[in-house]
Amino acid sequence: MSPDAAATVRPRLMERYRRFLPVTDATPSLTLGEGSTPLVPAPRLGAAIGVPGLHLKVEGQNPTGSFKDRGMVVAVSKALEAGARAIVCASTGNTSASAAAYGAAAGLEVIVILPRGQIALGKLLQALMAGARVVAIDGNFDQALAIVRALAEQEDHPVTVVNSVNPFRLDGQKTGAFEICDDLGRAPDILAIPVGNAGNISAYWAGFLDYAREGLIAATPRMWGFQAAGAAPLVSGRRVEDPDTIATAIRIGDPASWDKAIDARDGSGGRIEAVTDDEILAAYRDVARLEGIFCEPASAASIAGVRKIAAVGAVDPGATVVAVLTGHGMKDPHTAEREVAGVVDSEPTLGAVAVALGW
Ligand code: AN7
Repeated sequence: MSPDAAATVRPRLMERYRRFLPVTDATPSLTLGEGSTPLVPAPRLGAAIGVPGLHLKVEGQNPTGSFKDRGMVVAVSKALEAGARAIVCASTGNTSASAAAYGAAAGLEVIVILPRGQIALGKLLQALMAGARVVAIDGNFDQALAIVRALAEQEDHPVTVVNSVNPFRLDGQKTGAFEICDDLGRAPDILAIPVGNAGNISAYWAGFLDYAREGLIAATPRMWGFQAAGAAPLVSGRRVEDPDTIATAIRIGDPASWDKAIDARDGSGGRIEAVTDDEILAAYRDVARLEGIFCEPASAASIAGVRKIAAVGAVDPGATVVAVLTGHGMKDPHTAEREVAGVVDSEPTLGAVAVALGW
């Protein structure tokens, strides 16, 4: 297939939504094939949780397996355009995997600051395989982000920060909202999304507002954000000094986009609530078993949240609900391993296999 034909099948994100993005003729056309991810109806999971109109936005199908690629392709392209040589980020894992990949493709030096021992194995290996220099601190994400901001002030080592405090990241992440509206032919009634540093909920809301302003949708969705109970500053209204959750991607106590997330909640008539690790893990198993979609634990917070609200009768059965599954399950093999029964061993005979199957 020619490159042009490939672009027709899977359009480049920065071309598809160019008029909503800070793309100029001087912006390099970088791509790893990000965006245009599937919006999948989820009738079996929907029936199980009492939400027949449930759909899943499968962001694990992005090139590095998470939604971060939407914003990273824009942030790295703009960094290249500005003449940057190096990029830096703090991360709970997915931002670093994405920065490392796009940085490699762009020929940039990539520096990553991580909370030690709190990064899912797949994400860490993605960053290292792509050649990023990874520094693990004996601290949490919030401390890593503070260090990154300070590193960017060091004049003898010019680096561009590609965390979501870089506005180009949120610009790119708006495209998830555009795609959902384009696929449904309207906005959903409810958009459910996990919340960590709060960039994505802010970006989706900005995207829906862009589409409403242009008359492309008649109404905007209610934004439902979900944090892990051990890392829920937007629910309590107070910074969490020592955030903790099995969903390491959203183990964040002081979200950078705090105010924007509150605006998304209040401007949309939405809510931001907490779900426990047990609720997250139940949703993580159920979305795999009932719909065949293996997402990472943080992503399942969106399903856990919708289930919890539906259980108290607060979801209209006629509502179209889109839950964003932000990252791929294969990134975090250790959590998956703890959730499954494992294989059944057998001698290599029909009889032994039949016994193993209980036939
Ligand atoms: C799978 O990679 O913050 O609320 O440093 O990886 O926009 O932060 C990841 C966050 C949800 C939360 N789901 O999004 C990072 C990082 C997954 C994630 C979130 C993250 P934001």
